Amino acid sequence: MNATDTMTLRRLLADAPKRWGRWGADDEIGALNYLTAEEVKRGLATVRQGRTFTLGVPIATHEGDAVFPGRWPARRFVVADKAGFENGHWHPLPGGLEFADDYVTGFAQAGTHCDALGHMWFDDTLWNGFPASSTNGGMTKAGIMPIAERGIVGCGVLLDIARFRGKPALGRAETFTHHDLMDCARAQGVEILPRSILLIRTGWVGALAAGLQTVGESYWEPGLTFSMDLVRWFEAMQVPCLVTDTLANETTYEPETGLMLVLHAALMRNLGVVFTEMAALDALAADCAADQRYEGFYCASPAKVSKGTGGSANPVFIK
Ligand code: UVW
Repeated sequence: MNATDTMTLRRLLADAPKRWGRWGADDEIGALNYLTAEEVKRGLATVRQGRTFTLGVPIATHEGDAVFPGRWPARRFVVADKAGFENGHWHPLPGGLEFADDYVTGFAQAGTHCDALGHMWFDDTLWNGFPASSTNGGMTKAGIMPIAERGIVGCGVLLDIARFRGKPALGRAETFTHHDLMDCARAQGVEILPRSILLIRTGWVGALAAGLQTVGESYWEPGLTFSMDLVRWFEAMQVPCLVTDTLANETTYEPETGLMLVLHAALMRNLGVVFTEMAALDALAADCAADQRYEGFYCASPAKVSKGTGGSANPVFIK
């Protein structure tokens, strides 16, 4: 292959759909516009027993959290604790109240988090046509704040691809498509309706936590893989938000071209689909398998990080 044959996102996605301008030139929440009051009520109507599941993974763990290569785990530093009062570093407040304080630091894209729509781009252009220069010194366009202000609330559908394939977790670089999602839904007896928030379980986050998989040099996680058909399906289904239990919501490299994180470009940048990554879905999946109900009320919001590229979240799913 010579230089002129080199595949790029520009070439691969030349004919791919875009929603830029659909909700106005200033829009920064993209497909979350599909989560209307009707969708919130549709989500609420799925609630039967009131069982709740929190989908955030622990952060700042002693072992060190799994993070995408190039990032490092969140850290928690103890600022004040009882020992500090005992050794005289801290003094009780007037009245006698003492306290414990932490300082927590980490990547916006570590732990369970939502990505800002402008978090990744190519051709110097972000979601909705905003210039890439708007990321300089902090995101002034398509940052996480508008998503955090809106919230992500609607009807969630869990698609347990790992269980569907009869394994505890998908393997390294194992892929699946929208056809697999539809087959999985059929096997689960649930319908994927337009505007549903898709929660896709691969078992990967659980495998990382158990030490069965590791993040290293040649990291390649399982996940959805690009095709133009898949992109058009996401467009037609008006998927507002994609939630998975992997670090980046898609297989790391598109197997045919070797391009990296193609769905970040095709779904997030072009269609405005909000990505929520590293969700803990194992407990929810076990419950869904037990009662054969895979729908519920999904409610999440990232932290309101000023000009942030993303924000950590602890989504709640109610059945
Ligand atoms: C990766 O970790 C690459 O995904 P994101 O930056 O979208 O969180």
